[in-house]
Amino acid sequence: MKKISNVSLIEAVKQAQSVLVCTHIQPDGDAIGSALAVMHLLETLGKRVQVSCQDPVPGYLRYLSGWERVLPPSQISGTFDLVLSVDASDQERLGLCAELLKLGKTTAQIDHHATNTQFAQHNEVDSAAAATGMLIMRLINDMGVALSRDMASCLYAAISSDTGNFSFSSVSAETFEQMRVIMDAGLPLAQDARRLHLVETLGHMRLFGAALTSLQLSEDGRLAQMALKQQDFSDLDATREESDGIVNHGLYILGVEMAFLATETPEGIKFSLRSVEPHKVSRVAVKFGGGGHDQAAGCTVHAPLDEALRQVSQAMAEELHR
Ligand SMILES: [Mn+2]
Repeated sequence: MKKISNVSLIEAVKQAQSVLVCTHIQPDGDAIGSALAVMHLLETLGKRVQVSCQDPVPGYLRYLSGWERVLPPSQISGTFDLVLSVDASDQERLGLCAELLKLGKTTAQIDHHATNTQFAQHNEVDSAAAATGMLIMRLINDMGVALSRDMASCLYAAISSDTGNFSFSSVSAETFEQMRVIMDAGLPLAQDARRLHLVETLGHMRLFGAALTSLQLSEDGRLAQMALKQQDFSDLDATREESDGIVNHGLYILGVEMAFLATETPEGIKFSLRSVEPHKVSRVAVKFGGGGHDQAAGCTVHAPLDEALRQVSQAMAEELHR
């Protein structure tokens, strides 16, 4: 297993008696799994820990030990020896938690996004790591702490989420070295995998149906697009959160190389973009003021649905033919 490259971060963690851990808006498995794994680590070391995220823990992660300890920023006060951000590439991504950085005598962050802005005093950023959870695993290892079953479940959620259940090109031999340690710590794999990757809410399944009904292929079947209208959410009694993951199904169609899902919201049309290599949807997202990873990115377009679909579809086609 690799080591944490910034030793000053380990020192900062060791010295802190009180730590506030925060993570990014609209948190995913890597965000919550990493934040909770680090919470369990710090509590094992006898530190006082609080965890904060602007947005609530999504339902599919509410099996992780300590998920109810994730509080909105409004419920955090006082000062902390250390404020530690995980899985956020920049302060903006922290949303309202960005303000909480001021509560720390020291700030640190652990992240794996190539676009990271090194916004803390102690930065541990490795864009080669498949998940922030892998960097947390290195930290636990470097600090000589035995992995608990709770930490194991949280880290599995983090790493498995960000690697598409160990199927992305970002997976390395180290990913499996870490998984061996996680299994040794007693990970209930079948149980956690079912919760994380198979079980969906009824609302999600209904939205999936609506999205598939809207499916259109273009560019000789290489580009797939789906759209969900605000009306779909009310008709199907489903929430925005329940549309997570639907976009990926566009790429599961034989011959499709790029896919997107447009979601009509009061704040504009939100686009989730996906591609297979060598196409980079990150380039498309950036054109519309968004961002993300090369093969999974997002952006918001402030235009009527039809116009937004036309603009993004054109930009996706341009990337496809680059
Ligand atoms: Mn991540």
